Amino acid sequence: MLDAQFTPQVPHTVRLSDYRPPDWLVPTVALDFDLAPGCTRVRATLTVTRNGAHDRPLVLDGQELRLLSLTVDGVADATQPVGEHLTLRLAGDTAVIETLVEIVPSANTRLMGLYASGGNLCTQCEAEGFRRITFFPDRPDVLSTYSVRMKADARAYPVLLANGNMVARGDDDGGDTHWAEWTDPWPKPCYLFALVAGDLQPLRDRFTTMSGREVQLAIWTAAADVPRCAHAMAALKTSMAWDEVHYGREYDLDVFNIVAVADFNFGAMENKGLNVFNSKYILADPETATDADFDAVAAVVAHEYFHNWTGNRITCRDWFQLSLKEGLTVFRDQQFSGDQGSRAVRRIDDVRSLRAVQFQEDAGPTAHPIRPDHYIEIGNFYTATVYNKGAEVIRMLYTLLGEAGFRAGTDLYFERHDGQAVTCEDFVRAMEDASGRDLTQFRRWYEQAGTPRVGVTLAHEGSTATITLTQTTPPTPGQPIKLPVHLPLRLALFDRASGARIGDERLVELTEATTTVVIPDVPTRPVLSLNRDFSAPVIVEHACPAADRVFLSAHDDDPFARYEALQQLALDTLSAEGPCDDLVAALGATLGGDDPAFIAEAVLLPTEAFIGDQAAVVAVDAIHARREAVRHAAATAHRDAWWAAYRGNADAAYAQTPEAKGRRRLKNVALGYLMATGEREAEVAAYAQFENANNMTDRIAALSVLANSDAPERTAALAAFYDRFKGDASVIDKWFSVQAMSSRADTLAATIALTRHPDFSHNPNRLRSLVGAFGVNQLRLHAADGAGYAFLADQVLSVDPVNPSTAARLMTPLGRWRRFDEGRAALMRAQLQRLLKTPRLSKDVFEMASKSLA
Ligand code: 0A1
Ligand code: ZN
Repeated sequence: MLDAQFTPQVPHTVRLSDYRPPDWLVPTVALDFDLAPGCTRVRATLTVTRNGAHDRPLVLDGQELRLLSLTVDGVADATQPVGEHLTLRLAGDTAVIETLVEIVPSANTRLMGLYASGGNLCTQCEAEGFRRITFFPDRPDVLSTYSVRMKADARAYPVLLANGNMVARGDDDGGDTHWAEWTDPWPKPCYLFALVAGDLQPLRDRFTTMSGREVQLAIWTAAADVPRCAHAMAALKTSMAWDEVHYGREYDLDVFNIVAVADFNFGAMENKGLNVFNSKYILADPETATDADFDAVAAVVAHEYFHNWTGNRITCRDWFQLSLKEGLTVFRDQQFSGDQGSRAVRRIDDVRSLRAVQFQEDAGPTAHPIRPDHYIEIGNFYTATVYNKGAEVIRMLYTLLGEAGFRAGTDLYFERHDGQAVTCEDFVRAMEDASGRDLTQFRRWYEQAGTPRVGVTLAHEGSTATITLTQTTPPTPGQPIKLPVHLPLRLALFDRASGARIGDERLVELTEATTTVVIPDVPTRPVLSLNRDFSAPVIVEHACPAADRVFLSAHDDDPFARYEALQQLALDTLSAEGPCDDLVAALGATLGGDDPAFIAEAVLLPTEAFIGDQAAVVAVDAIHARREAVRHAAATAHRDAWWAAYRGNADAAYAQTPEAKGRRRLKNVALGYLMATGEREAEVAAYAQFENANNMTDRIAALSVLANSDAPERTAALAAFYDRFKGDASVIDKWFSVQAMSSRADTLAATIALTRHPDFSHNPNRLRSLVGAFGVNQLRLHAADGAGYAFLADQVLSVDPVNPSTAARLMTPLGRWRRFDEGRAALMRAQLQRLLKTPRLSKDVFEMASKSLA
């Protein structure tokens, strides 16, 4: 499939099976930075010690560093780096290595290492960015204590921050330059190193820990943004208290600093005592942030804070263990978020995104286990599988062990491994030892990729119900044969006549390919509710009559299961032609409920992408047409109820409470349905809402339905929104997104035109807002002529030389060619081949493209 003539040199594959402990340890590191954007000098003093009896050299990683001088035990050394390594043969068992290197932060467009963002200097070292700052054994199992000195222009960079505590500061050159010294008492891997120099102002607060330690908190941003940090600060304090109550974990430094930067590849970074955030996950006020943005800020603040124990105090032995910290920390942030509002709505949200992103990944060419066993570029493995499926695996442990058993397991894990770099196996063993449960088979979740399918049949004879459950996992690349996994399924039976549950919910543990559950004393054929609260990350295949789904959507006492019944009914209805009366009626019944937040989630139809995921071949246009037709039917059938939901929740005063957010959500979901009636009145209401909104949730919801329509106000609304918010990057991101996500026929043309807009740039948030958003627009990306694919590949090629990690993420949709008809598949493959033939392609994009074609 690859054209041999153009096949680039294949980059090196790193394998878990090749893991060896480090040959040399680095107990202490002293760094001295002379900071300036055009040229920064870094002097690093490393004490190194031989790890065990061997005669191997000390190999230091270094990338894009200019080595100015090197001494070993104070003696000048002429050794030069070869490729990306500096190899030193040392005679004794200890040595002091001092290097002086020069780096250019202003030219660092990859945003890995030390780089410039919005006039400030900041670092990002996970996973392998520290080697772009100084020569070092850049691997997470080398733990060191750091002392950092930095010096910079006092006017341009009045604030100098690093990990830990500031121990000294002063002026030089009559006050033109200044310096600060920071030390971090906790040994850490170099990926947790951070420094920031900038013109920043703090929002300050304090937190007293459970043992009475007073912690100074600060969130640093540009002065104008300080008031927009209040929500993040509140979330930080809530998280600190929550981790004490729920996991017994206390903060361990006197200061906790957070810095918000505009240019950042991911969401945020848990550097010890100095978290660096994508400003999108810090800044929030009602005018510019939606309710979803507020929730995301709190979740990410919590996530990074929780890493202080799950990631920092106990870190990963190697990058294959990434889910050790990420799966566990996502699970913890999900629990935290569930405790802040409606637990059911949070669960629905988490499952929706798992299915949208992780299930697709598991079904595609880059499917990998939550603990991968090989990679070319580790940056490609910060995936929904490692994070979100990883969290589901932890959640299954929680379900299997129960709250107390799980807590005993985490207590033991913290006690046993504090200060160490460990493996997923160490975590599972702690769970096993604390609970006494045998998790041998459970470990397969760490090794096997792919989403298990659970087939279900229900038989009823006399007064016995028999449920037969079979599990299979489809083959994934490199893993043709799968073994049964240990999975917990919550299930319950309901009495059709009374609507009541029959007996208690059961927790059934599947370990074999087939499991039979026999339930006595069931006088009439019951209705089966399965995988309640989504207890296992599987696809349930249950050919269940529509009437049972309708029943469960009304009567199930597990809210997730109620939501799920309606979703499955919708999927069945949308995946076939024919009448949609059952679904329309069930939507109407759900709309009559009394919890706005729940109703709003439950009545949303599955996305076109999710409908496509259910079919062997995604029928792009037919899915769109069918979904629009059903939406129209549901909109017109319940027209009055939608208007009631819209008007009845429209005048709610603005508040950031779960109740107010639920009402806004329902109102805006109703607006979507009202637009689907095609009534002019709906367009008028949308435009009025757009103009009069006192918050971003309402304004962007209205803009988004207008952007998706032919309403005469559409152009004016888009223009007014831009004028109102120009200069506010995170809001302008939304403006790009609503246009790229529109189902209108001119969306590709509009998206291409937007790449020429003066505000379009290679900033990762901006790229995601336009190109990333277009990439998930199933209807328009998959235009039959292939123009959407060509656009995506053009963008990947334009971004790759600048920021390969972001480029590699943008191309994911092209890898799904096997799911489409032959014509589209050929066009997608052609773009992947075009990428692969490009000279000087990054290893990030190479890995994604080559795996996608394999
Ligand atoms: N550990 C961070 C994720 C992260 C990874 C890489 C980054 O830069 C390339 C940045 C952040 C987290 O889980 O939040
Ligand atoms: Zn994380």
